[in-house]
Amino acid sequence: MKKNISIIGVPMDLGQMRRGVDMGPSAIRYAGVVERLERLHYDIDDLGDIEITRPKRGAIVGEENLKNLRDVSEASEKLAAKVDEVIKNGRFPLVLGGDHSIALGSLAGIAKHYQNLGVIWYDAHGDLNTAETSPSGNIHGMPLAASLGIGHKALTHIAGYSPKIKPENIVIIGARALDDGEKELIKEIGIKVYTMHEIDRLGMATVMEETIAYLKERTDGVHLSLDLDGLDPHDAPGVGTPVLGGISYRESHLAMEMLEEAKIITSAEFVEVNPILDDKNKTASVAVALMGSLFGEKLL
Ligand code: 6HN
Ligand code: MN
Ligand code: MN
Ligand code: MN
Repeated sequence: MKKNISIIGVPMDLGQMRRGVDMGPSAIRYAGVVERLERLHYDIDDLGDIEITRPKRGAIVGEENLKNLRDVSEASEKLAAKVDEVIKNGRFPLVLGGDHSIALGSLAGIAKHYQNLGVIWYDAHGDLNTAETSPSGNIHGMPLAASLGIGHKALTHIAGYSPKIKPENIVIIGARALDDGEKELIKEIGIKVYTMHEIDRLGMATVMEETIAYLKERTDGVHLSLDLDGLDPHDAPGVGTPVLGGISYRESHLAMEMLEEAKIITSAEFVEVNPILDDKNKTASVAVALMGSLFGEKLL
């Protein structure tokens, strides 16, 4: 029996400064996520969207270099509670963003159910900043650090505990825009990273074989956090922080297909889809197509 999936939308755009990513969940639904997964014989329960408290125009309530801290933190608490409930009900949480700050809530709700949660961070960025290292003050550049227990307490202690994950249980795939502080942190605490350099040299098949073997050996569940900007902007133009030279559409399908074959993924989120910046909902459609492969769609 296939596992049932609960979809949670998170219309969050406060983790960065470009409006529109709050419409990501709608765009992904419009691109047919429910129908696509139902065709694969899952029982799909779309739980709708988490309510995001939107500050009054101009009223940014943050702290030094932590924009919208209070609102991001509150939304994360709500998401964590919802994800926790989905897992308690024995269902697979599929979270639709929203900017990448939502990973704070996803991981807070998921990690308490595992001794050694693994994380695949599929992204052009490391999202390993803190207020001290961030060039922007945007919290969507910080969720991986915060989930490791590094950063402001309002981000590290979502759901009342910290850390959520261990550095040796993380694999970053697709990195090509790491800030200096992030590079230092990666070396200091030892996170496994496949930058575009390794993807070019080894090929995606080897990268995924190694990733799967590495995580299988040490984790009891794996969360896939897929930032659409991990893909090349030609394939996924509707993102707020595009970086040239990314992972191709086909390589991404291969990655999802290999994860499906390995049966290691226990929760997933697809983030940073911004329909305002998109080309006729292409990026949301790419997200849905990748979910198809992740959940077992076959070409033949
Ligand atoms: N994302 N490293 C940059 C920053 O502002 O911290 C970009 C972060 C992008 C975050 O794409 O999820
Ligand atoms: Mn908005
Ligand atoms: Mn990201
Ligand atoms: Mn990114």
